[in-house]
Amino acid sequence: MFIGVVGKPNAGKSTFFAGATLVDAKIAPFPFTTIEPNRGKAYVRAPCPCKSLNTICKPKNSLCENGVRLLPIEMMDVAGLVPDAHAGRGLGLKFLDDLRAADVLIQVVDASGRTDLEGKDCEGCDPSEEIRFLSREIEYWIADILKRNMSKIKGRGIEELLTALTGLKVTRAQVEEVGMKKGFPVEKINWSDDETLAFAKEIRAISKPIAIAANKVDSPNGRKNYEKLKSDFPDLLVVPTCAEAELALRRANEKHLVKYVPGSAEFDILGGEPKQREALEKIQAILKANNGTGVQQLIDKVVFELLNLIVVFPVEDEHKFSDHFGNVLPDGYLLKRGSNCHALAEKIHTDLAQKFICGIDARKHMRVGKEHILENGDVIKIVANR
Ligand SMILES: Nc1nc2c(ncn2[C@@H]2O[C@H](COP(=O)(O)OP(=O)(O)OP(=O)(O)O)[C@@H](O)[C@H]2O)c(=O)[nH]1
Ligand SMILES: [Mg+2]
Repeated sequence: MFIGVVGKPNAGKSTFFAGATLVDAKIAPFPFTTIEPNRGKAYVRAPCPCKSLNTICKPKNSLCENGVRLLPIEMMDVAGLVPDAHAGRGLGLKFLDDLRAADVLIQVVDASGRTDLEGKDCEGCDPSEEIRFLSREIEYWIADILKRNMSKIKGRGIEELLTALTGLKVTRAQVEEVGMKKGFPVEKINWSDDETLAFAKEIRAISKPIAIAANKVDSPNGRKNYEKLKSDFPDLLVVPTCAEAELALRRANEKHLVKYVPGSAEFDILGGEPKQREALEKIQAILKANNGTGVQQLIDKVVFELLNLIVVFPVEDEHKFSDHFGNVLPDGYLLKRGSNCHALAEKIHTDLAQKFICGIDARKHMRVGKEHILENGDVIKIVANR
């Protein structure tokens, strides 16, 4: 899983990223603070089966905190995008190539309305404009990749198209879907620039979905602008966030000034100078008004609602729920909802998939077949030929 953090300059992308990953990214109140991408590890939360199975887990590929499994997710924060970046404005589009492998994008929008589309100070700007221009620039970026490869695609078909889109996590099924639904001939391709852009638009929508962080919701017009974003874009996942509060709390938690669990709507103040306590009390009020900072909530919604993934826990011993070293519930795997037991085997190891015999649902102590559809939170043993 890989989430790309995008948006116009000065919207709070690096603050959001640093709040989610605790990587020390440069943050400043002016545009183009970030030039080189920042990379880090965020987490998505899911209930750990250790509670319902009444056991003590020993996670390997993830963490467990009080029965909440934290699964790592790669996150990247990039430079700001401006309107007409495809025509060379701002830093252009080239830097987006770092996001080729992203499964999904989080667009950080400045819901304070106090910075314009270039990240410069303004009053009463409409954050909906940010959403309108950004997806278009992403489409230009994909169209540019196709155009750079047009000599290899022209006159040819789906294979060459997929090769040109290598690394963009575009699947054959997605290309076929666009081809079929939208009537793009994906053989003997001879697209004009407009047709290439139209194809990029469709493939962007299914291969790089965008969720919105309505950030700086703590500012005077934050809430109002968030409501407007939601009503202007009813089909998008929009979550109000205060990235600044998330970052402050995650750092304060590290210093044991507070006890804060990302995603919660409250925290305990454990210490600090009077000034620090005062600042923390202000943050407490923001969390109360917004039901949390929204950062972790958005990541969870992106994974489980937008991408529609589930978590499955493979084990080798279905009685002890452990691997062969005795680690209980060692790993959690993210799979598309609707995946079957064989898809889990494939995800673990191609060898396991090839020699697949059956699965065992460790909760129900029940044998299941190749085609058995997995449920969120399943604990499964894969039985394979040696
Ligand atoms: N009030 C408020 N300010 C925020 C919030 N998040 C970020 N900021 C401020 O917004 C300014 C820009 O933050 P950055 O994280 O550097 O923004 P960016 O989008 O990465 O900017 P570039 O890298 O220049 O494109 C900084 O002054 C942050 O402190 C928030 O939730 N609330
Ligand atoms: Mg930045």
